[in-house]
Amino acid sequence: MRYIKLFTPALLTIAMAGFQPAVHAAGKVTYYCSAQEDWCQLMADGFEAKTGIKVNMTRKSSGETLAQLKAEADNPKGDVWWGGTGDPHMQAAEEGLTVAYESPARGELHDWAIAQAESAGNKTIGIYSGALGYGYNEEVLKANNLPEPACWKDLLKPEYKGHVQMANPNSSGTAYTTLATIVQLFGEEEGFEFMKGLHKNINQYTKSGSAPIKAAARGENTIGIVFMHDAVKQAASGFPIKVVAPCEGTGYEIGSMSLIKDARNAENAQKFYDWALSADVQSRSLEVKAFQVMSNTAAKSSPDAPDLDSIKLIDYDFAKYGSSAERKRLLKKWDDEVSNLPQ
Ligand code: S7P
Repeated sequence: MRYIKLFTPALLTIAMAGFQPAVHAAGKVTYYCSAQEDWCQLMADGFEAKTGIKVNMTRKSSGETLAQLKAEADNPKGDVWWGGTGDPHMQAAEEGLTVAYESPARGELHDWAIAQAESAGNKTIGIYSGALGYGYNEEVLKANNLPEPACWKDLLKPEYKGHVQMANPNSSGTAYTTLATIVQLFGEEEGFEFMKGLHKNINQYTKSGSAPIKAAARGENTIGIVFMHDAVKQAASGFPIKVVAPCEGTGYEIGSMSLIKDARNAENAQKFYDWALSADVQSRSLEVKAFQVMSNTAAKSSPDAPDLDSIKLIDYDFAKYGSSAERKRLLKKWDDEVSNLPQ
């Protein structure tokens, strides 16, 4: 009796504290993810299982995450931002929203991943790369008696009216890469004429970059302008999607990762960062059919992945198109001159 009496609720709480699971002892990390939801979740679960550190994950498109970082700048809630196109990570670096860090895993990475870091004062780093293009649903195309497109300029043909979908470049890194690619490929004047012509054929500007090809896979859209690996993912999942590397050449992304300034869990964020650069972790991308080229030279790749060496790639100027002024200027011009035009 005497023993039982001694264990008042307060004492019981103190006694129980010693038996908390490791996850509490290891703390937590708040992780913003801009890749595909299934890959984001795999990373969250994998890190939590490996370290016992509790992961709070939020998935948002690249442009949306940048907007969130800006909105939270005076009171940051996130610790690490993983995935999404490199341009908004570069802009975050320039605007002082992220901090410099050199991981011990840096020596295991491809040169392009390190070059991305160097051009941002080490405030970001490349985690994967992939080429832009488009995909179409072969069955929907046939059912509508449409020819097979092969080039960017094919997408301007009047017969594709209402059959093309892309994301809004303000929210989506994929769509901003599209805008910047077209401007670099055709020059600014002709590039904007292209975007205006394309606008006539667009059935919807989605928030997320990969949504247009997911809609095509479901038969709810015909052609989706996306990263080629996102189209391959749908084809590899059994949908009738054909993947196109546009004949004129195309741009590409260096998907990136950054540590958020004044993070509440900075030490755990660094642990996540180092872990995410390892070959084993990057090889797990194949489990969710993420077919980008990984930045760790020893990471596994799939034979299904687009072969970047056989695609005509432009010399994408990441420093220029990831700069705050240029990104804001192009997005404003697209808002003013393209998105408001009648269709
Ligand atoms: O993980 C696939 C992928 O296409 O998603 C990222 C993309 O930026 C996220 O979507 P948003 O276009 O909506 O921002 C790419 O980095 C990545 O390759």
